[in-house]
Amino acid sequence: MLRIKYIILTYFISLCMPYSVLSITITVPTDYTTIQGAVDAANPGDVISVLPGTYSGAFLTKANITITGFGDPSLVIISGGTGMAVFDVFADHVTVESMTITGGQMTGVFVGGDFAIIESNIIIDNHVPYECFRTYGNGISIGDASTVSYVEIRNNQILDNIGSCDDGQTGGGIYCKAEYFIIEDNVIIGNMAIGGQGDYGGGIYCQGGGIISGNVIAGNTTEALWSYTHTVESYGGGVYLDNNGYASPINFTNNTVVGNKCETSGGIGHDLEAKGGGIYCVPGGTILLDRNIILNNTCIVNPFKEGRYAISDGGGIYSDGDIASIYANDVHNNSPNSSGGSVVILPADYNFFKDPLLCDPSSGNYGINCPSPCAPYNSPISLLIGALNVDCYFCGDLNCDGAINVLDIVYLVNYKFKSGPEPHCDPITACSDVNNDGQVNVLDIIYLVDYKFKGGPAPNCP
Ligand SMILES: [Ca+2]
Ligand SMILES: [Ca+2]
Repeated sequence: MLRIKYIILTYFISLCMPYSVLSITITVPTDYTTIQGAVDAANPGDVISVLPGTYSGAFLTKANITITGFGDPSLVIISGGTGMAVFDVFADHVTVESMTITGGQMTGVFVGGDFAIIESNIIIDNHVPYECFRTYGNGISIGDASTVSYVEIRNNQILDNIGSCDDGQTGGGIYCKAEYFIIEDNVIIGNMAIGGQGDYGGGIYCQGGGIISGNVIAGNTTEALWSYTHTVESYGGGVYLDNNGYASPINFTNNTVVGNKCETSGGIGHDLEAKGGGIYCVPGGTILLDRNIILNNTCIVNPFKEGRYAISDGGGIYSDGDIASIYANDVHNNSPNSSGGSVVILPADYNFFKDPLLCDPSSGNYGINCPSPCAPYNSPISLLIGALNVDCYFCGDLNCDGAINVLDIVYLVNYKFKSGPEPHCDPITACSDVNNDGQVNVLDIIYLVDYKFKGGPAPNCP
C-alpha cells in the first residue's frame, strides 16, 4: 500500500514538474566560463548558477531556464555585454534572479518572451547614450514591439537607470507592456527619462493590466527638453499608467510614491506640459489607486516662449479621465496641488492629507514612524497605507502619538500592572526600555516620571 502511494505521489510530482527529472544545474564559471556558454549548453528546465564574480550578459533564447546568482545579489555582477541589453530574454518561462545587472547600453533586462520572472536583483546604472532613438525601459523593458501575456517583477532594487534620448524617453526604471503584470515589492529610486519631444514614466511606465503593489517609487524624474514638432510633454515623474483597451484593471495598491518630479525645461516655439509628478493616468480602462502614500512629488514648467501655453498640473496625481477608485491614500505636500492633482480625492473615501512621517528617506529608510497616520492602528481603515510598515520609533512614546508625556507613563503602568496592551514598538524595548537596562519594568516608569516632572535625563532606549 505504501509503495502504491509512493508511485502515485511520484507520478503527480512529475506532472507538476515536467522538467525535474532531466534538469541539471550548470555552474558558471566552473562548468562554463561565460554565462552565454552555459546558456548555449542548457536544456529546458536547467538552472544556471553563477558563482560570485563579474561577468558579461547573455542572450537567453531557450525556454524554461533559470539563471540565478548566489543569494546576495551584490556578489554576482553582470556588467554590459555585447547586446544593447545586459540580458536579452527572448524565450518563454525564463527566470532571472539574485544578481547585480549594470552597464547596459540601453536596458538592464529586456524581455520579449512570456512568463518571465525578474526577481531579487539589483538593476543599476544602465544608461542610454544621449544620441539615440526613443527607447523603452532602461532598468527593465518588458514587451517593446509586442505585448507579452504575463510577467512578474518582484523584490528588485531598480536604481539610477537613465534614458536620455534626443527623441524622448519612455520608462526610466521599468517599461512594461503586458496583458497582465505583477510588479511587487520593488525599490525604484533615482531613475530618469530625459529628452526631447515627450518623456513618460520616470520610475515606471506601464501599459496593460495587473498589480503594482508594495513598491517604493522615489526620486524618479521625467524631463522634456524640447520638441520640433509638437507639445513638449513630461508625464508621470514617478509612474505612468495606461490601462486603455486591456481586459484586467490596474490595481495600484500599497505603494510609497515620494519625491518624484516631472519637468519641462524648454520649447522651441511649442507648448509645454508637465503632468503627474507622482502618477499620471491615461484616460480609459479601469485604474484603482488604493492605500498609497503620495508625498512631495512635483511638476515644473520652466520659462517658455511668448504666445505659447504652459501647464503644470497634478503634482501628486494627474488624469485626463476618471480613475475607478481613489481609496484610503495619504496625499501630502505635492506641488502643484498639495493634496492631489487633477483628480477628485475625497475624504469620504478615507483619503487624507497628513504627513506620513517616513522614517528617514535621506538614508534610504522609507518605512513609517510609529505615530504615522498610515500605520494600521492609526489609519482610517485599520490597514497599512503605503509600501512599508512601521520601522522606527520615538523612545518613550509608547502610545505612538508623537509626544512623550503622562499618557505614556499611564500606558506603561497599564501594560506592566493591569494587562494593558503592548507598546506598539517592535521589539518592545525599542520605545519602552527608557533607562536602557535591557528590561521593561517599574524602573522605566520611575525614569519617565523623573524625566517629565523632575528634570531627569531624557529617555535612552537601546
Ligand atoms: Ca506618547
Ligand atoms: Ca528598562
